[in-house]
Amino acid sequence: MPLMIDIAAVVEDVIASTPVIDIHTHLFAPELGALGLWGIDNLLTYHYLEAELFRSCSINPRQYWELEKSAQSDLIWKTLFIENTPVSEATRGVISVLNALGLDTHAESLKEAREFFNQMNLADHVTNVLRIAGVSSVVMTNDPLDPNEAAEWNAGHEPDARFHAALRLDRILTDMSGSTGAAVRELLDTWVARMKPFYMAVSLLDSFKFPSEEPASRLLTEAVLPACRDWNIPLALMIGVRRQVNPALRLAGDGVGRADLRSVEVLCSRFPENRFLVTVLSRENQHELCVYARKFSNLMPFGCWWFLNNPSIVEEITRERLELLGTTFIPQHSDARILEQLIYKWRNTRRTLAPILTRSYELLAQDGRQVSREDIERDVRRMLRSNFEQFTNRVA
Ligand code: HDL
Ligand code: ZN
Repeated sequence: MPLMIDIAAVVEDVIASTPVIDIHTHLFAPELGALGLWGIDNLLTYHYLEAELFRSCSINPRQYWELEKSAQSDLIWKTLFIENTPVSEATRGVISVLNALGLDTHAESLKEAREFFNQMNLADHVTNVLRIAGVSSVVMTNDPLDPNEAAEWNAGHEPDARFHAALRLDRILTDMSGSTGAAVRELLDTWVARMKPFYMAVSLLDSFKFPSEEPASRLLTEAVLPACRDWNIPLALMIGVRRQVNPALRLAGDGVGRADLRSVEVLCSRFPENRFLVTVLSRENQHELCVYARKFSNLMPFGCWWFLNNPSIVEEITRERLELLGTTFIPQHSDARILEQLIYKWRNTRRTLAPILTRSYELLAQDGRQVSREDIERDVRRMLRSNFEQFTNRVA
């Protein structure tokens, strides 16, 4: 019979002290040159904040896009952080980062923050940010058809061991829609050998159907799924995007739609040798995803993606996953685009996850089973680390 413990205190301590593997980001290893984004001007011109700017400022998108980046970030700081209170998830995140780095969160201008980042040594900064964020390694999003990225890889640059690759398929499935399966397979094999990705990934519309007459359905069947099987890596499906609902907002212009997840059912059942990491963008699809995960052990739900990465929704999704799946899922990824976002996105995840896990253990104690610290450490390690390592068959 384990000793009675202060469950809330132990859960909080274990979650705070367990380094996470961040399984989906848009970060780049410093060795991949200028692809990586960091610093205050990039933090403030994050597309989540650009969408919020246009709700509080008379500037129209066309005028905004004509501004220099520093003028854009000055305008966003003034509008969202001085003239208004930064209470949204994305604005509070910037405050959280500034505070963690010891910078003035009430600053009237970005002068101090720019001086801080300008004197920065990037290698030291990466190590410091990962330490503050409690992140041991991140998975990048790597697009071999992006000429700037391909040039970095073809120059022989090797990413830092804390930055793992994921081979992103979006542009391949669109730009090579007329290609044979063999041609796409040859490209995939070339880049898997070069990048050594932990998985392949593709974001899909809310209207995604599999199987279908669409070229993407054919290329998944003829090239992607066999390649993932042969290379023994999962395929990540990120489903539910409504592309460019408002094109004037550019990257901020995408929306969300409920998908028909029977496509996931068909993929998991028809390709039992493949493993599928799946995240869905619609809150309404989350419960179905949990039920499918109960039917297919080659399906690993992950993250509260994009428009779902808000505490109120993360709480609902995580509670239903624990109730339906136990600890057999991956609670979160950051989707960070700018390095320092790791700090606030993982602070938020830990702050949201701790009370939810505590409640699960309290209910278990009420129903007759007291957990130990070792139980909690095992469970947290599984959700934040080993579910991913075992599913990808890689050490991260
Ligand atoms: O397709 C994706 O990986 C999405 O995460 C998009 O990049 C999206 O714009 C995003 O940044 N979400 O957080
Ligand atoms: Zn992403």
